[in-house]
Amino acid sequence: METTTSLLDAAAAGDLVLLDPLTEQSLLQTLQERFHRGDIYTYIGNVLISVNPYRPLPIYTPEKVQEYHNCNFFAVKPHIYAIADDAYHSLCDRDRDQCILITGESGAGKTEASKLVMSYVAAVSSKGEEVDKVKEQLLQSNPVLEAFGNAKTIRNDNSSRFGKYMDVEFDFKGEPLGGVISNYLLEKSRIVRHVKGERNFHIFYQLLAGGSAQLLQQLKLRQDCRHYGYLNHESSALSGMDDAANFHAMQDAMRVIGFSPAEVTALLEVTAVVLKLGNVQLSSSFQASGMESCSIAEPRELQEICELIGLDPSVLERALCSRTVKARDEAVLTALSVPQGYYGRDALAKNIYSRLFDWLVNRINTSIQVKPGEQRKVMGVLDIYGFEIFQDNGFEQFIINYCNEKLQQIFILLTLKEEQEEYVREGIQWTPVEFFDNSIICNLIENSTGGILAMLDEECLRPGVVNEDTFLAKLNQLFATHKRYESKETQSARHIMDASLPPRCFRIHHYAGKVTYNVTGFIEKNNDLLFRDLSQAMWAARHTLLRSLFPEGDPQKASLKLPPTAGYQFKASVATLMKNLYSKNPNYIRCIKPNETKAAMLFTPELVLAQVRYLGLMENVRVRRAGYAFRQLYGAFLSRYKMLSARTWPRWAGSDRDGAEQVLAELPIPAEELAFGHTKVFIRSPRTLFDLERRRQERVAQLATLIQKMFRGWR
Ligand code: AD9
Ligand code: MG
Repeated sequence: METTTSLLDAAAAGDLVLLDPLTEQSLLQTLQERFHRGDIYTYIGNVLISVNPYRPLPIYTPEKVQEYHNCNFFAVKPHIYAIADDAYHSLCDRDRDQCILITGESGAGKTEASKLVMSYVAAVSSKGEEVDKVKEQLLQSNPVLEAFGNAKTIRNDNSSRFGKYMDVEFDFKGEPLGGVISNYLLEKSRIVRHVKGERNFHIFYQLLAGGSAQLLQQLKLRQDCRHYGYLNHESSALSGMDDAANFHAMQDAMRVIGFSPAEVTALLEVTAVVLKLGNVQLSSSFQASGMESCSIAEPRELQEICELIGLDPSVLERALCSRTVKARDEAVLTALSVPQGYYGRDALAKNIYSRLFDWLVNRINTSIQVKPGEQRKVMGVLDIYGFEIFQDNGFEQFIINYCNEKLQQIFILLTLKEEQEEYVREGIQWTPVEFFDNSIICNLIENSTGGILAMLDEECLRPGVVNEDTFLAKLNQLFATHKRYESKETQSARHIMDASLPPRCFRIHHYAGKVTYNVTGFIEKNNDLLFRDLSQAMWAARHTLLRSLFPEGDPQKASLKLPPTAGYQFKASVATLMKNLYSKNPNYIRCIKPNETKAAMLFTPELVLAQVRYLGLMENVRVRRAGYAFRQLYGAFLSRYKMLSARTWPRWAGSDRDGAEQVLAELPIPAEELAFGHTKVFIRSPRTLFDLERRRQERVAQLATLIQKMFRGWR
């Protein structure tokens, strides 16, 4: 019975720190109970767990904003607004830069959560014409980036296909001044290929559905999606998503951000070019020498593309059908086969689009950036892809999971280690908690001399025939005895028979589980090469925006140096991100997807359990429970609670620490609930804190009545 009561307490209070006993089962049960009651938010101390309700809930109203504005974190129901409020106030009052890390798998609710945080901060920060304009611009960056960076996938109708980190900057009064957006690894392969039941990026469907006849004519587009090879024919329209309305919203958003009409037109022209490239058909022909070559099958699409971008069609045709190869000091034009031609065409479409996306982010940043020199405080919001374990995992999953491994590392470092270190710093006795340190996996991937990414780069740069088999062989040799690495070869060397691990694959034991990666495509995707002839053709176009996307196409600047690989760039941007996050006070939102069918009110325990495991929630609770849920500097504590003791109220002449001890000594609080550190008082359970708060409120009310009476007496 004891178990049930305590469990109910945790469920009622909404903090898993109160769970007794702590098991995966009790944790799961609490989340499930709360979910069915409509309580999608639950805490572990100050970490927020959010379970996607898949239905509109009446908890994001202006009244709710008011309820959470300046609330006492522990005295109100768990809510994303409480986290946002806490972060915002720590930023304003304690002058500590904040970051909000939102993680979870696809469809778990990360993007919605990031928008809720942003809109909350916009609602509670001060108003005024100039500030409102900044807020609008920041909020309106969402529809623009979602149009170009989101797509329907099997898991989520509005899936972000890029990672996003946004620093919102505030002045000393807490008014938003502007911000900076960073984007990570857009899934550009979607431009040319996507699985059945998914779509390409929203913008294409939006443009065709919402663009006026005049606009479409200007862009040389036909309204029917089915005309375009890069668009999925079966499920172009999506229930519950109005592409035309979203197109207009996106255009309005661009106006608010400050895009000029000419910029919008240029952006849409380049978008149209990507779509039309997918319709450029090649046919096979033979040269006089008997060599196979390719040619443009039907010139109309190519001509229209060239009219849009101001380029002589013969230049593009040549770049699509042949390639300049440098042999010694001589440049030789070699014909491409049809598959090579299509490869080049698709690479061009992917490159144009991903560079256009980068341009878009930069353009938004130009509008929202804060003038240099202004003193500012920063709140960063990270909305990035969660861990991915699919049937088939390739380079993209490898990169995404690497990023998650780094985020887990930061989570461990900051939440768990910090927690322990604080007790040591404060001189408080406690039992250290064992936790899993994932640096061994991060190292396996990122070590600059012998990590998997470095090996991949080495293989990509090696002259001669490069292929994934030699890459895999190298890994097998290097990591033959690594505890976290496996492949068919290392298994057989260890006499392990495992039918689940196919050839051409390696498996990593991530903190979140084992993932098997197929190396096919690793080298090509890491190299991410675009034939120089194509970038030179793009640079030759008169279209200012398009040509600006291909600076390396300038023959004057042509260098033999290869551009950095995709893996290298990603590692560098992850390192920058980590550095940025380390410098801030972290706030966590862990999003959970309750079912695979996007159904409201359906909670599939096995599915949630897997996420509970790879979000490391048990470990998180364990540390919180072994430690103290609440802590405060003696001074702050005393000024809040000194009215609870006749000795400390209204004035206390001794030290803050003695004062705090005095207040607590007079209350019926068990000794094990409290600890007195060098600078802070620690309270073990939120329940004790609730009690303290309740007493304070009662006392405040008493004092108010007393003062009223005194006033009346004077009159
Ligand atoms: V992905 O990794 O970008 O594919 P996210 O970002 O984690 O994914 P997203 O925020 O897009 O998921 O949420 C998916 C859908 O769940 C939304 O489109 C909503 O329909 C639904 N959702 C998410 N959060 C809430 C919520 N707090 N209230 C109601 C929600 N519905
Ligand atoms: Mg998202």
